[in-house]
Amino acid sequence: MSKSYPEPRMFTQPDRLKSSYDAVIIGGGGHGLAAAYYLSRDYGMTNLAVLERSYLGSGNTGRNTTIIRSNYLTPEGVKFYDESVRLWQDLSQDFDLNLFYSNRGHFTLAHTDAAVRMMRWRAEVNKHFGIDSELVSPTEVKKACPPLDITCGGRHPVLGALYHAPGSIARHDAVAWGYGRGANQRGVEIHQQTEVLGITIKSDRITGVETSRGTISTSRVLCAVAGFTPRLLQMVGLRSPLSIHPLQAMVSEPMKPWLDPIIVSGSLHVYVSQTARGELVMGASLDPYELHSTRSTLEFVEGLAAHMLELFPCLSHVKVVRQWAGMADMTPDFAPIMGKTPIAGFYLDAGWGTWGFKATPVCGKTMAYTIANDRNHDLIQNFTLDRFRQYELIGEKGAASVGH
Ligand code: FAD
Ligand code: PYC
Repeated sequence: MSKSYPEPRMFTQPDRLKSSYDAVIIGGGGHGLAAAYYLSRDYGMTNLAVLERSYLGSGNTGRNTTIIRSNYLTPEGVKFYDESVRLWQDLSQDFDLNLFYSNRGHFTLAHTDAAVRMMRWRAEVNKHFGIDSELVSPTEVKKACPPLDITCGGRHPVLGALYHAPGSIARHDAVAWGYGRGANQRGVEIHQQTEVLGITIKSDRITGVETSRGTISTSRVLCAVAGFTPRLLQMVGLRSPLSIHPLQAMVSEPMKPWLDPIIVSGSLHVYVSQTARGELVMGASLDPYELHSTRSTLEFVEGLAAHMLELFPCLSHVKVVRQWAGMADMTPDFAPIMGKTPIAGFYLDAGWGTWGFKATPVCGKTMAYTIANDRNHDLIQNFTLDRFRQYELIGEKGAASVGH
């Protein structure tokens, strides 16, 4: 008698690829999987394959510092990220999977008069669009986070901060699993260890993809590969202004809960939050040179630890236990590249640099709409690749938490 085993906890692993799918999604990160989820759930498109060269969430989705917020600078950005924050609220319920979504409040510290002006500007734009952000005094910062030394050792005193009440964190890899499982339950195939090596095009239309496990014919391809985007664009003969920089992060040993809000300091190149497990998750600025690599460096740990101690001298005996890096696909204007491209059936979700985790739900929703209708969703109209040709950039640099 053959043994029966329980259903897989997350998703099934098909033995082989089919010869044809209605659409192929390249990249098993949060964005690709979210698009598969909404395509299957909202548009009944289930003859889909998600192709992932490694394991699900192995890219930036599983490497980020999980900060979720909508306190952006441009009207396009604020509306887009606000919709994402709204979608995050129901995800654990939708997936029946605990994403550890935790609303903490988010402080962006200002250490100079110029930074205070920028925080006031962002607060006003945010309020205009109904987003809960305000400029607060150093006393308010100290009240919300007593261990923080607001004099920063006397060298860069905090002069004020942008406080954004909706700021949150979540368990990043569970987001990939939740979207993947939801899509798979509706019939979407997920193929890990399957690398796309080529994309075939006839008369400027997508006809198929070549993979490390065989060839597939399809008329629609979504490219959601973050730091690998330039390689995929080369396969279809498109150019973009993306440059790839490593972004590193590290975590401390676990501690009892003591840090409630998320603290960001652009001037000190620090962002930090405490996870449900008690670890501090910390990051700094981008590595200052282009590099297609996820190596990590001692220089990063030393620099970040020094700045962390300026903010939190009480941490001098706390150990760092892990560090890693991701490959950030940076655009010149710090806004994403989304939507249709000059190649019919080739859709792009890229340019997520250091800011795309929070956008995972809204990217999935808007890309699913765009693919199903072959028409850009209203929320992404201004994010297309074409904006660089038209010189219609969306200056979002002032709202990036990460120094560059
Ligand atoms: P990924 O998760 O990178 O997925 C792309 C996938 O494509 C990968 O799994 C890769 O293996 C696969 N792939 C590539 N090439 C191929 C191929 N040829 N064939 C098949 N598969 C392929 N954003 C925030 O909003 N908040 C933060 O706090 C934040 N912190 C960050 C901290 C760090 C250290 C880093 C690196 C990034 C951070 N980000 C943050 C940015 C965020 O992580 C990314 O923008 C987001 O995760 C991108 O998701 P994705 O699904 O597009 O890409
Ligand atoms: O976009 O909020 C953000 C962020 C924080 C750290 C990296 N990205």
